[in-house]
Amino acid sequence: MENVIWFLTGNAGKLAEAQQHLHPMGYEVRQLMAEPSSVTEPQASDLETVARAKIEQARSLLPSPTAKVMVEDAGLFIDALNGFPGVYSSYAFDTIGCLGVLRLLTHLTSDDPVQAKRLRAARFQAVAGFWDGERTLFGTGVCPGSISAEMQGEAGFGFDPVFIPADLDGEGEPLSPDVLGVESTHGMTFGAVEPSKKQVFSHRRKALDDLLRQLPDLSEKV
Ligand code: ITT
Repeated sequence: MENVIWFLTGNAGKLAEAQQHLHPMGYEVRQLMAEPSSVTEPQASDLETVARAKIEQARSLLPSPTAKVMVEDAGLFIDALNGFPGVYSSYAFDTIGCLGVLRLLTHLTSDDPVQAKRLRAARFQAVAGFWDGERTLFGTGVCPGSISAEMQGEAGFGFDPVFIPADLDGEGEPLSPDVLGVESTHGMTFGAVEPSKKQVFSHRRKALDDLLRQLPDLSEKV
């Protein structure tokens, strides 16, 4: 396969999702591994700055000068916590984890499920960066939703067991919590649905599609 993309990531879940989405479009996504000590993530206030820094590091690790490389930076932004953990999601996951996030929100409950979703509103955001040999392109994706009351499911990775995506309409646009969408996990978290179902809502899938739309030879495939 000639369309090989090297993906600099140490996260097996992110790699698997990128492979699942891009393989049917004719791309082979290979993991580009680096010594953990050689990859540094700047403590920046936005995901694109982190993705840009990762791309610069990835370019220095490429197996050939013409190889194509991709990076991706994502985070969970919780409204009631003013966007925390956001760009610090990796650190938050390694330290307090899903249970810690649930504990931070224990005071935000309601017997009304719609109100509970409003109180516990959150979103995943992703920025994918791609070096095509000449320039760096960025794609972005957002997945709004809410934090569940308890951990649910063992699929996926990271904060998937506590994140319920918002329903989508027929155009794939997110809906408010009081409306049942054409696409819905019916209150289940990403951790409790099939990987193919997560892709329908996923911030990562959206960021990759946004990226692909900017590559002329692939735009008709998105
Ligand atoms: P890299 O090597 O690619 O940087 P990472 O695990 O450090 O992998 P990020 O900094 O992009 O990844 O992500 C920050 C954290 O956000 C990550 O550790 C996960 O816990 C969480 N996260 C990101 N995307 C997620 C998703 O789709 N589902 C659940 N959690 C996710």
